[in-house]
Amino acid sequence: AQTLAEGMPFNSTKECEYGELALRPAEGAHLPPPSWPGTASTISEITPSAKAGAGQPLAGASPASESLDRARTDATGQRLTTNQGVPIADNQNSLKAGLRGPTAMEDFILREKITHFDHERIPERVVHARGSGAHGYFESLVDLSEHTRATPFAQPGKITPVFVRFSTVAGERGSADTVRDVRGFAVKFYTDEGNWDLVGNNIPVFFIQDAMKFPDLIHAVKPEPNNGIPQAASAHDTFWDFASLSPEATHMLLWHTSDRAIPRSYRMMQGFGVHTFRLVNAEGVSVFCKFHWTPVDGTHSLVWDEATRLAGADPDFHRRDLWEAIEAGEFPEWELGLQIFDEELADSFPFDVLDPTKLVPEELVPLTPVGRMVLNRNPDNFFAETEQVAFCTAHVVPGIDFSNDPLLQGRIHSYLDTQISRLGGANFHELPINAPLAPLHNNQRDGIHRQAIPRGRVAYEPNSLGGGCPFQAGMAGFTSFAEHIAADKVRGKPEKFADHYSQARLFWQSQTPPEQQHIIDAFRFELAHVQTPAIRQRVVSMLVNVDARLAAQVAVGLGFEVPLAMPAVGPAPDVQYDPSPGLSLLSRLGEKGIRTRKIAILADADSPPDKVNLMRDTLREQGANVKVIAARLQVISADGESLAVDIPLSASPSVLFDAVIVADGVTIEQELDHNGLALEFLKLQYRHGKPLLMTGRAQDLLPAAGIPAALPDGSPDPALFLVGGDDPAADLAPFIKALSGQRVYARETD
Ligand code: HDD
Repeated sequence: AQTLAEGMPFNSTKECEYGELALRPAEGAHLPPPSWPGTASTISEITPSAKAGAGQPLAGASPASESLDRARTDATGQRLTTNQGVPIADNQNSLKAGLRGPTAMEDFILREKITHFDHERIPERVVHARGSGAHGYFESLVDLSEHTRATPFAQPGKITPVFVRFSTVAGERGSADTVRDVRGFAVKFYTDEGNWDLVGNNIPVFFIQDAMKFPDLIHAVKPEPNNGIPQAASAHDTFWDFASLSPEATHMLLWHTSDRAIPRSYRMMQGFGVHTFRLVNAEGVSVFCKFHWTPVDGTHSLVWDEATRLAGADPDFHRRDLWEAIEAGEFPEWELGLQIFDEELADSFPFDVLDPTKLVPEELVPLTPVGRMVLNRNPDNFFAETEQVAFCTAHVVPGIDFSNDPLLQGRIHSYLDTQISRLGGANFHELPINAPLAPLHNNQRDGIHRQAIPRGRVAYEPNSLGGGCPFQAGMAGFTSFAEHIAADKVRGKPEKFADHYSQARLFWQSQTPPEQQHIIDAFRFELAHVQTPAIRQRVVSMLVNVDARLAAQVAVGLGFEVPLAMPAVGPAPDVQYDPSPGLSLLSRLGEKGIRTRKIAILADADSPPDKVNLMRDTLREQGANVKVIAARLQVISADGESLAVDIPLSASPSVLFDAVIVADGVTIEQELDHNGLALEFLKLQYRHGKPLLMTGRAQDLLPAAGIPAALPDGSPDPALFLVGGDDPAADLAPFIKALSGQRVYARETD
């Protein structure tokens, strides 16, 4: 038994760190105390780390995540080792020649640890660097074998495991979630016949028509190369320079400036495969198809002022939201709908279905619901799963095939290629998150970090020495659709690709007035950050071709006359579409009411604990995420009941909440009112169109916060509720209804 020398710092788990004791650590000194649950108390009881599935119960397990058990490790109850499995006695001190001497070169434990650390970063994705993922499953609702032999659609009720990653495009790995950007929506289906990756976005069209221009687009939107500014933003000269010289981008630019580019949550946005794909059935017959994911939570967006504030208040806003919803068992869900059409119908459209800047209006081809996707498990390890997952548009399975969309064709090359440098070699398919559940056998061999140990002397085909195995699957394998092609080899585009404005106009005309105003505001914001006047003018000259009012409003905001329309690049059909209401975000409320919505209850020392508790509990019963907020952390007590404040006002800005209730007792005279943050909180809730429920004396706060009782046009505000506070259940009903709906955009005035 050793004792600490007088006056030494004491830490019972680190007592060997100091002085003479460091030379001879006591037996077991670095083991956790025996009282820890599941912990061995002597060295002889310790077993080597189990590789599979030791430890935590699987919350919301899905078949795919179970298969990852083979790779999951759990250190509970295990001793610390090197990468070679050698037990480590002392993880605090390097090996030195004497307590004050130099470190020994032979300290392989130190060197291994530091070397691994030095190499623990991998390159971030060249685009879509910032993202969040989750496991789940796809359930087919139909038997779609008439159109495709893809196994996920083989029969109603068929379950296919998935891993999904949502992302922003332009920002770096540590950038904020709520910036104005397209969101990636990539789904990996682990099907019976190999992995199928549907690598889509939350916007159904794209900026460019040919993969040839993708590096230019991305170089233009990324931070400018001389000064590395701005991060995760399109509001700068190089982006709009490129965009204004690419009229094909016009349609996408309207989506990009719309509220689609600032979603409220990953759970509340649509997903699209963007391109036209092919479905191929067992007889080799093919139809065209577009993939649409529609969220059961409805489509909801932030407002721009809120999005920019959120980037500071919680840069992980979307990541946290997805994580928390899944942890709470509020599993995000989407319906998969297909637009299926044949070549003859496609030829009759006024646009080309191979053009990724065009969508197929649902009025032309309605959606057929074919299945649902549920995300029910968070990853165990962000790096191993979300960072190392590799999506590739080239990953298709029998029954799914490509169209000749020139953007898609280029993507087929890019994804496999980029993973090789990002994940360090050609064997990234062996990483657990990327490995198919379907059996994998071929003659591809070796390469950096090979995991599999293929047996036998045969690594070629045909062979007789291996009994001809692995053998070709013939018609049971993937067969490309036998499309007849007789054409000249050319660099160019079909004529219909030259219509850059008709669908931009369709989108514009399908928006509600507040959505149109947001597009105008976003163009003004973006172009106000452009320093070169000619670029601003060029963008507006594109908009003239879309809609006169849009162009005029943007020009007024930027202080110049509406320029002449940008000349057309060539003869192109100018199509008049009927508005398509489904293109408005406000058309999809969702079915989940206030579930997962975040509600703040502002309270004060005078607030009645019984009533506040009742309101909080009622809202929580309906699935809302409620936080009681006051000027400081405290327990409010009265009449034998108490109410614990969850978080102080200074740590919970307004933008983190979808709605606010101000409890009775929060009065003009009270502390909360003297706290400018409280008034700011209310003001922002109001400006961002959110429901406010002011109970009892709290109503007096409204004038102090500058909140008018009626809307600017004099009509009653549909989400501002002034109530007595004596009957919480009755008070809450209209508030809950308002929160289940869309925001009050009529409050937005200059
Ligand atoms: Fe891409 C990543 C979606 C055009 C090249 N893309 C990437 C991701 C998504 C998309 C969601 C992130 C996947 C993940 O979470 O890991 N990309 C799209 C969509 C496009 C599109 C919907 C147009 C319809 N992309 C596109 C083109 C090219 C690329 C035209 C190149 C020719 N995309 C890539 C890439 C990335 C990528 C360089 C970067 C990281 C990665 O692949 O894994 O290969």
